[in-house]
Amino acid sequence: VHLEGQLREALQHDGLALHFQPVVGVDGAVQTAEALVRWPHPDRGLLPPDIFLPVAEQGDLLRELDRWVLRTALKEASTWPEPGGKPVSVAVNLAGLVPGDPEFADIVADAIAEAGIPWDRVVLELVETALVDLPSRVRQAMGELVERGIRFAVDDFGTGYSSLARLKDLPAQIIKVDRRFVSGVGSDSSDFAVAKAVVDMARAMDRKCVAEGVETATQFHVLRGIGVDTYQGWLFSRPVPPKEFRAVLALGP
Ligand code: G
Ligand code: G
Ligand code: MN
Ligand code: NA
Repeated sequence: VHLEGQLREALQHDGLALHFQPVVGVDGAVQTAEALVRWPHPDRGLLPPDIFLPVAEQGDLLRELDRWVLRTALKEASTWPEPGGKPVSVAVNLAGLVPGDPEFADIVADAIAEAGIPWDRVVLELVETALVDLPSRVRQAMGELVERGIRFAVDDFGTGYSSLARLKDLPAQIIKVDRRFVSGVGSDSSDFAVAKAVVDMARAMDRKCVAEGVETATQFHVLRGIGVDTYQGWLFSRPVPPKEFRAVLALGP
């Protein structure tokens, strides 16, 4: 209850922080950065989301937290340098603010307008369960956002219950292959098979594929061989504070 009150307070006073982790192409150029929330707690140091997202959920603060992250991440991204003249997109995780929310499209549009960022530089990451069995009204609202340039990404793909065949029903342009499969891709034949099946399927259905949690050169090489489009993980960069991320971009490609 104490932590919950403090979190409520932090949300009201910009007391949270965002780190950014690059997502790079085969050539190593940064294409996107994922915003990852942290809480610089006065007594407990920099708290990771695993500690306070459950608190936010319990306190019914997750939607408010997502709104804060969305607005803050888009504003930050609107100031990023463009390495080699190529603008970098920003990816935001949504858990409490979901497409079924009656205000979803308005909240997203307002955050974009407030930041003054082009629509095609915004990626919204949702887990599979938030993207299945959506009423047609919701799918249509998502379609309108996509028409304006937004991309949706399925986060942690492969950890949900749904089969590969259901990929075609998911309203998402990007598939993020969960790091559970990435970690064993060079050593475990079933992880390799899953990763390859997901990437093949994604390509057949005209989706882009991101590999998450790439930690070793071996994983990178194997994934590149399979045809993964973009890569995210400690091999390239940890999530870093905004200033540091900006400095990386300023160095150029
Ligand atoms: O950031 P980490 O590096 O520790 O993230 C742990 C988990 O917290 C991941 O599942 C990630 O999707 C989630 N997460 C990180 N940042 C955000 C955020 O801004 N909003 C939401 N809803 N989840 C986040
Ligand atoms: O669930 P989601 O994919 O949004 O969260 C990303 C999580 O993965 C964050 O906790 C982030 O810090 C973590 N992460 C990013 N890169 C790596 C990596 O290379 N290895 C591991 N183990 N975790 C990573
Ligand atoms: Mn994510
Ligand atoms: Na993920």
